[in-house]
Amino acid sequence: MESETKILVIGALGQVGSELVETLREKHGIDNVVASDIRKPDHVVGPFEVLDVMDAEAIKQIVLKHNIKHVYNLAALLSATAEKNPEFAWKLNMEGHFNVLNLAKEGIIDRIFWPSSIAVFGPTTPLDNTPQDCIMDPSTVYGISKLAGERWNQYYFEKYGVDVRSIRYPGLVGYKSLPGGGTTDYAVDIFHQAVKQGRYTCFLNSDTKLPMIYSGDAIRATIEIMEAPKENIKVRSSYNLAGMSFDPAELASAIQKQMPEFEMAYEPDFRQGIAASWPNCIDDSAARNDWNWNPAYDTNSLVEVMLENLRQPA
Ligand code: AKB
Repeated sequence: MESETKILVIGALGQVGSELVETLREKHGIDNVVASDIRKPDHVVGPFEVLDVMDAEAIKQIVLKHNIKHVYNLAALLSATAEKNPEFAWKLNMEGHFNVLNLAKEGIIDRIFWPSSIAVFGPTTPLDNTPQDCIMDPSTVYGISKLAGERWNQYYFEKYGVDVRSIRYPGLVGYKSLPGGGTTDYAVDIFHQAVKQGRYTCFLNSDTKLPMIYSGDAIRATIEIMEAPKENIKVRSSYNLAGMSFDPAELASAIQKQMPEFEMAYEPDFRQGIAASWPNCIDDSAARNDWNWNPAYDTNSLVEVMLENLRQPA
């Protein structure tokens, strides 16, 4: 019988990582998915390694120890946090990426997932129905690191045949984990505050429309692109991915349909400038055509699943 491919998730305690590890383990078995992060969780379930993604030798040792073949490298500083520490953000986001790409170049691992983001776009990008290929002039250190990473993906694929696969994540909204320092975080915080206090003060303007996705859809996309036949992956930099698009006022009124007493106020901060440079909505037809991407959640079903789960925690 063929043995299961061993998987390593780097950055396993973050917003995407925690849900991804859970889903991969349901699919492939606990022992086939090694979780790793820079810190140890209070409660460890399944194989776990403390790992600094900037330590190339440590990654290699863990990969060899567990006979890992697929790596999901999610360790990064997100847009808002990265602006507070640009040099460190650049170092972490780029060095970590190279360390994993080089393991594939050496033939030690054979597939990589690396997340890019809508942050690769910028003020002169067409902001409506943003095409897969268009002007990209990111204005944040996070966006610059993601765009550079995308070019390295293409380079490593063309020069060394590295099988790296990537998605440009929109803002992720889910109830299973908390966001970690992004510009789209308001779309998660709003639900926690709605349930706790019945009101929320948003750090973006009411009409700042951004592409968003339900976290369950994002995790499914991540696993689907990794499991697609190699020849279907025609974009090696990173794929546009869409779920839904809304602005804070639209999200507030979708919440008010279920919680009429919910109140929203606006106090925009530095994150407004970042959000204003990002697309309103994204054209993800390449992902739909190449590996059959299809989101399941829209704004109304997102609001339903978020309120249902946050009102009655498991
Ligand atoms: C952020 O807001 O920085 C992230 C992203 C869109 O990549 N959620």
